[in-house]
Amino acid sequence: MISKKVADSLNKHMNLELYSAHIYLSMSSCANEMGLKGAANWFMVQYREEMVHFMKFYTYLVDQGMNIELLSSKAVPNTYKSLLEMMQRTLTHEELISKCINDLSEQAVQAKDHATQIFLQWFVTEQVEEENNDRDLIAKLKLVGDNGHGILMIDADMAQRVFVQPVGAPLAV
Ligand code: OFO
Repeated sequence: MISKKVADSLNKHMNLELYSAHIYLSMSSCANEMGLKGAANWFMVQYREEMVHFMKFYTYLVDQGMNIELLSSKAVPNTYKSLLEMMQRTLTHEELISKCINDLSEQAVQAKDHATQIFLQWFVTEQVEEENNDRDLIAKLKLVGDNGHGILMIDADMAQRVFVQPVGAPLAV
């Protein structure tokens, strides 16, 4: 049995995951406009991952007998100066998400809600991986600077990213 207070916090965060998906979908279109098809693919995969995160929260709340509330999503930025700026914004956003997940975990501990603590563990691990991937790309982009050839090599790398549906996760798209 989940408390209304914990359920409300999870519902709020579920909406933030949807907002994350919108940010990356917008970045995908922006990268495509810059001629960076690999980066566009990378952000599209990120969008799909965020939709899985959203659906994980949705399914967990519904399985707990809750009626979810979709809050209207605010507009997301759609202009960026460079791929480096997009990745820096991505890292900043993911650090915010990590903090929110940690706060939710703390709330679940305080409420002695073991089911929610276990549910959130997957996200705790996922955030470490997401931040690490973002830092790697930022480091590479800083190394190449404005060198077009270097950026295209990173773009070619980003084209290799493939969406993998996590085992047992609800289908999002
Ligand atoms: Fe990017 O991990 Fe969800 O939001």
